[in-house]
Formats: sequence, structure tokens, C-alpha cells
Amino acid sequence: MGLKIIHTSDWHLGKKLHNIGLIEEQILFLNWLKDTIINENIDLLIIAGDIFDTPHPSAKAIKAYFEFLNDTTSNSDCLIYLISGNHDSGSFLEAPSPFLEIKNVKVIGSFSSQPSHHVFNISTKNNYSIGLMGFPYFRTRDILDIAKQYNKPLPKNDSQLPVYIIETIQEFIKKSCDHFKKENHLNIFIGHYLFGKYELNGTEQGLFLSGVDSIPFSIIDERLDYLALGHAHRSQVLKKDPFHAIYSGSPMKFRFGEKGVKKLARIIINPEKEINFDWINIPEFKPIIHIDVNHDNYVNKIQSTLNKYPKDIKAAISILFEVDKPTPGIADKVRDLLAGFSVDIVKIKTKVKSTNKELIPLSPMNIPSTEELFKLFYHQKFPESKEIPAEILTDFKRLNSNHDGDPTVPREGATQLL
Ligand SMILES: [Mn+2]
Repeated sequence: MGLKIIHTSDWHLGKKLHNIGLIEEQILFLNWLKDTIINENIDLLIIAGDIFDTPHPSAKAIKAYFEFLNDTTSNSDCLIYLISGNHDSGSFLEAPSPFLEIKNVKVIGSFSSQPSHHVFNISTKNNYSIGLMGFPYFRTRDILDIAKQYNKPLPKNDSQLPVYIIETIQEFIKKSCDHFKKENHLNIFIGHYLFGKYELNGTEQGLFLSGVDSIPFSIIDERLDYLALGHAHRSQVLKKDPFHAIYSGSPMKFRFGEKGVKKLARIIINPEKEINFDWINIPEFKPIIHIDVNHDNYVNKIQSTLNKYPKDIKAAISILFEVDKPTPGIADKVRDLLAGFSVDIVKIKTKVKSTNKELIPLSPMNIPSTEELFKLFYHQKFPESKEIPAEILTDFKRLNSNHDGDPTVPREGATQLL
């Protein structure tokens, strides 16, 4: 039998890719995760922060979250422990705790200076005892509060602050570990920070703790066996010995050009109490595809790229069209072509070959009108053309007048400006 744990993070429910909402695909992920937990008899699910993309998520995102928690715990014996990340509101996540705890869901949303607030010793149905330490995202002032409690005098100058902060975190983790039961088979730290040497995918905000941009592994208490980490969106093993330190990564791609397969981290403790770690690949519910094209290849390249994806999956598309000279109507041609596929068009941009000109010189004494600026910009971008094509200038004027008008009135008639 053994004991099975899944570790995930950075769901960012409710996130948008430019203007494209991703919640439908996020719900597909949640349903898949629920089925995986039920089918694989997972005993414990850990979510290491950034559940939502914003502190006050949409009703649709909140509903998806609660439905997942309810459906999963109603159809399995899985316990769920989660912490808040820097995108979450800790108090918002904690508010429904009286109901969530009935369903075996424990939220550690706020950072407390009391170690006991962060530590849980649990027994699973098959008699494994697990220690869990949940450290939600914290700010420098949270650590300074702890230092004050320990009567640690503040350093004399700011340059010593990073070491002071790190030492305080070390002491706090040590005191928290004192609350673990000795007979625990496994002690897990759940955190949402940058640790050790990590690789970012670019969608995370850097965390800077007064000059400390990452927490070194040297301060990790020897009683911890597994660091279930969130914040970096790329799945990665940072350390395997003497403890595991793993970023599960986000369950779906949020950026064009992001490579690799998205994963869940899985920990299995076998009946001999040995700890094993592996990955579970997550299906791609929303391909995020960027295609570079030109006049000669755009039809073939777009069709052959999109034909590789299953028809029932709605990909998000970005197209960069390289042209020799300004060509009105290209975006419409690309749109017509894409109409044959089930895709969300995030952006279609054109780039004129080899224009590498300097910025428009402007002086604060001589600020041109928006239309003059547009003409300057156009001539800089397309130096070979003498005049702006009438069609483009008309579109620009229409857009510009709409923009200057009432912003609540829908803009009509303007075709896509390239
Ligand atoms: Mn984060």
C-alpha cells in the first residue's frame, strides 16, 4: 500500500493571457487532478501557494476552487493542505476555514510569529504519521516581528540585514520543527519563496527580502525531509540529499515560448518507510503557441503548426508576421485563415524586415499631437514609404477620435491596425 502524496502549486486560477481568460482550461485541469487523486488513491494533496491569480478573484474562479475541494474530498479520503502565495490574500483563503475543515481541507493563509500556528502532525488512514509545516508567503516585516519577539537587536547597518533576516528564519524553522512528533515518517515543509538555485520562467515576481532574493538550503533544519515549494513556475528538483527540495511548477503554461511538460510532484512512502519521488505529467489543456511567419510561408506554417494539435483543444495563438513593406489587411488574412481552427487569437503583429532606427527625437518644449506622433513613428518604421497609405491613416484617425471620445462607447468600424 504505502502512502501517496501529490504536491502542486501556482494554479493562478482566474489568470488571463492578455485578454484571453484561461478559467475554462483551468477547470479542465482541476477535474483531471480530482480524477487523478481518486484513481491513484492519493492520501494527501499539498498546494504550495498562488492558488488564485489575484487577492480578490472572480466568482467563477472561486467557484471552480470550491467545487474542486468539495468534489475531491467527497469522493476520496485525501487530505488537502494549502498555503497562500504572493498573489493570494491569506485572510481571504482562510475565511471559509470552518467549512473547509469539515471537508479535511486545511488552509495556512496568514504568517504568524507563533511556530505552533504553522505545524501539524497528522495520521493518515493507513497509519502513517506526517509532519507538515506550512509557511505562507511572508514579508520582511513578518520576520522582523519574530526577531523582536526573540529580543534580537537590530543590525547596526543595512548591509547586515540580509544575514539577520536569514538567521531569524533559520531560528524560526528550528523552533517550528520542535513541534514535530518524533515518530513522524516524513516531515514536509510547504513554502512559497525562492530557495537555493532555481530557474524562473518569467511569470513570477521576484521576492526580495531586504536584499535576500533566495533562502539558502544551509539553514534548513535536518528534521525536514521534503520541501514542497511554490513560486517558480518551472518544475524542478533543486536538491535530493539530505532532503528533497522540489518546485512542482505551475500546472499550465502562462507564457508564449514556455517549454517543457507541466507536472505534479509525487511522493510515495512504501511500507518499508522508504521515501520515493517522481513526476506525473499533466495533459496540455491550453497550448500557448507562437508562430513566426512571412508572406511566402504563412498559410502552410500556420496550418501545419495547428494541425499538430487535437481539434477539441482551444489553443491561444500569437503570430508575428514579417513583411518587406507596410501591407494593410494582413491581420484580416491571418484571421480568415485562423477561423478554420478552434483558437483564441491573443495577438497578430507585423514586423518590417531590418528596420533598426533610432528613437524619434522629442523635446519637452515641442510635444507633437497624437497624429503627428503617429506620422513620425510611421516614417521611422517604414522609411521607404513616402506617404502613409490612406486606409491606414483613416483607421488611425478613427481609432484616435474614438479614443479621445467617451471610453464607454464601443469603438466601431476600425479594422485592425498593423
Ligand atoms: Mn508566486
